[in-house]
Amino acid sequence: MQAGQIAGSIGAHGRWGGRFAGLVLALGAVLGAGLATAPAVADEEKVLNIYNWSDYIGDNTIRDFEKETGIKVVYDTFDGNEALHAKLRSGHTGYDIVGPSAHWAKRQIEGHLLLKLDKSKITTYGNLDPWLMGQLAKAANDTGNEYLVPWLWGATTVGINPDKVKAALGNLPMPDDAWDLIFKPEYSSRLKTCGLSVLDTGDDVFPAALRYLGKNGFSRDRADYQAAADLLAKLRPNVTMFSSSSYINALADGSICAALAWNGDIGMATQRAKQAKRGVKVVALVPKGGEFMYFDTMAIPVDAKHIENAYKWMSYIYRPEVQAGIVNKVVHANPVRAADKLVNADVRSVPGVFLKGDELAHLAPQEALPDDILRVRTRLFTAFKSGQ
Ligand code: N2P
Repeated sequence: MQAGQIAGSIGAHGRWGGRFAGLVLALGAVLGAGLATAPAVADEEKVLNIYNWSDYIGDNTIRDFEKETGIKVVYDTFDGNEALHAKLRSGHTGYDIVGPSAHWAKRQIEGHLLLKLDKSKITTYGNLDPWLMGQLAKAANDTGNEYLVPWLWGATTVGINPDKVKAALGNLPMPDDAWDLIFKPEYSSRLKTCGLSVLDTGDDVFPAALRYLGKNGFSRDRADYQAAADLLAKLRPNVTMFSSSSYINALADGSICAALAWNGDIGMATQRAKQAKRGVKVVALVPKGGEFMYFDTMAIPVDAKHIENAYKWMSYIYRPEVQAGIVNKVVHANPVRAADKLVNADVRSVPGVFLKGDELAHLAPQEALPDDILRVRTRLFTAFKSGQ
């Protein structure tokens, strides 16, 4: 809040009426004018605190930014929207940039937890893919893209080690729809023998189960959640690990053979396995039954202390060469089309990640849920995990 706004809000309050409010408003105007002309930017401490998803940045992204700007980046990570949301809700996160998925950011915008962006300060804003900006606006109800800019995006799917899966299935043929591997016990019970991981969040697992049952993945009907929980109860004995991050290496080193997971993370496992040269293969499948897309973003918390540095980071991130550095490492779909030709050919050809044409038609966006339904889903997900 700026000085003028503070004075405005105090002045609007009944008991601050009359001459005193006038004085405060005048003071606000003076301070406001001061803020507008003072070189506040130059005075900002050379620090930037970022809270982003794990396994989501290039090898040199931070180091190069620090070298160029002299700004020290403190980079913390999470692997679920729930953790970030709880922090934002309790306030004083200490972060200048956070990375909510768009459908969670919708609730954070509604809760006044995020700052309206001054896009004129993001010098590379023009590099952003208009299709993706439209998807972000829809998923977060952020008309005009006022609060969010994109990080990376992808879809929730099934990743497999084809050799191990074939061996585990034996005489059972690969199913037509990859989701059968997860939701049909005759498949999941065999995959258990070579290791089956499931994302550690109801935000991805329930929509997949609901959609498999032919229901809206983001249904508002409690009965639908019970039906999905019944389906998941049959999967539970065959899950060997719940993970939203360590499954990447587990796929890459062959210690699991299948995962309900994020396609870009699976793509990263594909690359890590290739680089390790131990003959492990990993593939992100594109299920016929469709996938839910996630759109991860950058946003500035309302109480951020280093806002100018945040804009510098955003401006830097959307340079094509910086984007390519990120994508080459984390194998995710990205928001800057001019970076495509800079991404290594072997990364661009990782299967199941950089979806196009027909494949896009089977994708649906994740959605925000009202609190009561979210509570039902969270309770049922906890019960699923504990096997009750
Ligand atoms: C992070 C993968 C994407 C997170 N490693 C899903 N929002």
